[in-house]
Amino acid sequence: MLGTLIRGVGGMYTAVGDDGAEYTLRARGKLRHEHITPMAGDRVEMSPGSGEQHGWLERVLERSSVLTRPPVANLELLILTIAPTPEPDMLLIDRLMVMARLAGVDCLLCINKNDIDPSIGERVREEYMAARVPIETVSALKSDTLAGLYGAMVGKTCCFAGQSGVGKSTILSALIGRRLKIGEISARTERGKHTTRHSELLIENGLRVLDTPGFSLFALDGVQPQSLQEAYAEFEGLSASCRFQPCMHDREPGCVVRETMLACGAAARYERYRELLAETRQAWNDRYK
Ligand SMILES: Nc1nc2c(ncn2[C@@H]2O[C@H](COP(=O)(O)OP(=O)(O)O)[C@@H](O)[C@H]2O)c(=O)[nH]1
Ligand SMILES: [Mg+2]
Ligand SMILES: [Zn+2]
Repeated sequence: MLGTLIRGVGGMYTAVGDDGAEYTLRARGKLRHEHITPMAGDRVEMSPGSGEQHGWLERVLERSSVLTRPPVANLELLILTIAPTPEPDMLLIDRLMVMARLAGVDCLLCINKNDIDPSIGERVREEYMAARVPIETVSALKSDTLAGLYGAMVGKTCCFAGQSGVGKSTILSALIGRRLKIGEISARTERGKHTTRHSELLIENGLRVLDTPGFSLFALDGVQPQSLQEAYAEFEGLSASCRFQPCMHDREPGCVVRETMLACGAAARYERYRELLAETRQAWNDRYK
């Protein structure tokens, strides 16, 4: 039977079979020998156990995407969430966007707490206009504002990411019509601190959402400096016009990417690109140290 892994803790996996039932599984030894670690979100082939006995996870099917910290498979849409409070950390958002796009995962920018201050939406819209990222403005406390977001999530395996306190758990609870442990998660930072909590795939109310402890800040380790620009959709039509080829869009004279970004209200996003570029260069140079 085929199924989807919803969680794995201490070598025991839980899968929802394509028959809709939940199964407890152990991984066959050959997976370990092949260095395959099953992850939440994985599509798997399994042999259900009978009665109280656990079944076997036989095989992990090919993944459409993999993120490693924390490990999640087949994510299709990363919902980058910001709010008027806490003050948006847009470098974190861009970092997560780069991580997602280089892994082949689409992004959506979700601006929450619209009931408090609707003005941040405008600034963000201008900055991300050419970045080809859909933007949804919502208030987790007003369910009628969530229809657009819900529509964007249906049929895709999604995950919320962003600073602690922006309302990820509250939105998710509102969307799936079940109260999640709000607060339990918000006490934690998104900074990859040690945590015992595991990722889990929630399949509810027509949605598939990966609930994770938050993605690590070191997500850009191993990104080649030249590859960073591939995560910026707005550079695509412009790079070919830069004076230098290839151009890193850093400080090169005649850089059309820089000129355009500065001219179209995206200067801050461009400066954050340069910050991430410096960071990937540093990490790349240090990679064998
Ligand atoms: N005013 C307002 N408060 C919200 C909204 N969404 C979440 N909150 C509050 O923000 C705080 C943090 O929410 P939580 O879901 O735990 O954030 P998380 O850390 O991103 O999961 C809680 O006190 C929520 O009640 C919203 O749309 N409007
Ligand atoms: Mg939370
Ligand atoms: Zn350039």
